[in-house]
Amino acid sequence: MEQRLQSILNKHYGKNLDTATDQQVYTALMLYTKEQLAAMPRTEGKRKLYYVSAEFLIGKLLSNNLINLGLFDEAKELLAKHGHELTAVEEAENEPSLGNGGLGRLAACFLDSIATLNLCGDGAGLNYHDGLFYQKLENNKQKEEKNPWITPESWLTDTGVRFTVPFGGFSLRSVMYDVGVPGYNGRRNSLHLFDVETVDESIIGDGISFDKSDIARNLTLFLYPDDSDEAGRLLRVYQQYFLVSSTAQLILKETRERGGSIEKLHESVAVQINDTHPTMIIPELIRLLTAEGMSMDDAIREVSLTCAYTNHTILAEALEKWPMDFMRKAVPQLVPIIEELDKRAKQVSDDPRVAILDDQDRVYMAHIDIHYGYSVNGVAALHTEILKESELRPFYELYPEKFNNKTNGITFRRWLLHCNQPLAAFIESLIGPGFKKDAAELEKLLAFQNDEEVLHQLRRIKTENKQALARYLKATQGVELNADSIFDIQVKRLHEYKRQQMNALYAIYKYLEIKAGKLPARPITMIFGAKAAPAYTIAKDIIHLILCLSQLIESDPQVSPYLKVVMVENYNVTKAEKLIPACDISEQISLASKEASGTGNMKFMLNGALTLGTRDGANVEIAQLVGEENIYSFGKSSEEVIRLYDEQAYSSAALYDGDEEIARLVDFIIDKKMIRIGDVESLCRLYKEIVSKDWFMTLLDVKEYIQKKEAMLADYEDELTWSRKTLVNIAKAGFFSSDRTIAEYNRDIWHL
Ligand code: BZD
Repeated sequence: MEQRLQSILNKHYGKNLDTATDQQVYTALMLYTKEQLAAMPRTEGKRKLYYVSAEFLIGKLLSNNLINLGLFDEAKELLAKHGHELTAVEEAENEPSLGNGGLGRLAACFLDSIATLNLCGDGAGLNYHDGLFYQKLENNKQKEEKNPWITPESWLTDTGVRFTVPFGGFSLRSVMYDVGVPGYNGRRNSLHLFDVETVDESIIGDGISFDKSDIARNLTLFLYPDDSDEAGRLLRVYQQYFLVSSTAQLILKETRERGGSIEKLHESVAVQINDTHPTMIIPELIRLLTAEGMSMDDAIREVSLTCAYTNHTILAEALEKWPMDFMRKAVPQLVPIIEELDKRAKQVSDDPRVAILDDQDRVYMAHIDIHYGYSVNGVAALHTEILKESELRPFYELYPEKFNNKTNGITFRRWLLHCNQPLAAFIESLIGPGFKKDAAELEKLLAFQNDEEVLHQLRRIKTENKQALARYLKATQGVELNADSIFDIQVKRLHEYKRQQMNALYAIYKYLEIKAGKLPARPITMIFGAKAAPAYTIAKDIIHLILCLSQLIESDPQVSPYLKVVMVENYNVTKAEKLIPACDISEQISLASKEASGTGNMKFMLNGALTLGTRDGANVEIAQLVGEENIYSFGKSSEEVIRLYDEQAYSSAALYDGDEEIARLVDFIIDKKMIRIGDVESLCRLYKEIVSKDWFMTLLDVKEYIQKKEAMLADYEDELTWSRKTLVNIAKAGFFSSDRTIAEYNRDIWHL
């Protein structure tokens, strides 16, 4: 390694390891790692998986690739010998923001596990040049800026592979870049990222604005650009088709090269469709197969045996329905195929709820997946049950054999071995290194439940991680944190169903308590990290509320020694890696039935935080694993919530009018102290929303939530009991390894 790094540095910069900057050392180490990765053997298999996704939130790659290659310690020592710290060198890497949140990060964890389990499977996605926007916090508001990440030397390799993607009236050349995906096992796969040859970053104006109609130049500029207008939505259709047409062409090309038969495509290929964004791969594959001479019947049968679909949400607004007019304009060649698929579906059932085309000429993308895929899976046990029993019930009645659950998971390489090295080393000292390959071995930790020295050490490690986070936030955002306070963290995309607003109401509660002289036993640090979709007004109002509260509390000397509210700017994977190991209380407070799974909840428990959560998504499975005494559950059940929706029986106004305590908290949003700091329009809008609509039932659970959090804060003071609970959480986290999830996908769906 040393020799090769010296030679790269010399060639590129005329420098050596002692004289090079951290940035130069980063580039050299990245290039070296890329070479090592390319030299790994590829996975092999008769059937090959294509995991097709509009998002791969891969995060920085250097350390994780070094870990998977078994080179991390060597690199760290070598750099240290020459006066460089690996953590400082890593700072030079840009994080590609190729995803919004859980769905994109899940795809990245899956790639890691697929390679680690030696399964033959590649990812296929888009190479967004500016990714998701960069979030700036200014004047207590979110401002969106572009977020470029590609540098002249990067993890991307131009494969030389090109396809032509036909659109209505024009066609585009697609360029295939590859990012190597090393398993923790000696073999590798690839992530294919397609790009347009003609993309032009110079068309970006102020912030993230650009000409949405200039498809050839804008197609891969941004991930899900603001789709509040028609041009934005149409652009999404162009993006989606570009992804799936490139992928479908790659699949046929590789199948032939591997000696497989196109007529028996499903014997050589499995396609996993990650939510509905890549759904058009179904009609596109049918189009390509019929163009090869296959009959429509045969093509539909083969494609249906090849494609499987994962659902990630029951929220109606997230279920894609595209106007057929968009299809006619962007992808006219798919229109007759979609009509044929619709006709055949109507022969299977005349129930309008399962139709592909509705009476307003809209295409229900999920319905294509369910009729013409061989597997439909939800992402946590509760979510899958809700799909079967309510959201997709008519489909379940038609095709019960297609439905299955695959509870999400996370890769422990990134979310423990990399992000929490002190904890990983301590675990290894207790139970040996076996857990690194087999996460179930973490259960061996249970033997230490009553070992006081171990329990004290767990808290010491947590405190050190809190100190490290404090240093990081001081350096990057100028924020001072007290590492002796309790760290309560909610980080995830901003959405009303995730109920950051309920957490903000807790901050108001605590502020008022402290003002009234009721001081907490220990200071509390409430940390938020969340991006709001640019066109999601109420979500931005919630960010504004949090930032105003932060300012109000900070500037009040009576309160600030006991309470702090921090919003981390531009929350992303890199920041998650620093926040999660430092967390005491993991906030997982979505309205029951609405969070399909959650994956942050798993990362936090693995890193020794305790969950404060509703009985939603995978929280339910966490509770089953750790036992009710090791989790803080609260709130109305999913059955109760679904009943309230069905009967339209929820009224936030009634709760507000009937409960002085609730009214006091909500009223504070528009208290004159707040109005002095914030934007009246924004605060009033949010206030009105909560009082008169509250679509995600904040006021239903807020009181029980406050009580539970108070109980938790009290429990924290009993160090041994708290630490024992964290130990049980870590020990039971093995189930949430994405290696387990992927083994199940392979066993039940892919059969690679
Ligand atoms: O997928 C998330 C769910 O909300 C989580 O509960 C779940 O754990 C993860 C992984 O299964 N869904 C998303 O992240 N969805 C999106 O980001 C998204 C993006 C574009 C359009 C619609 C949804």
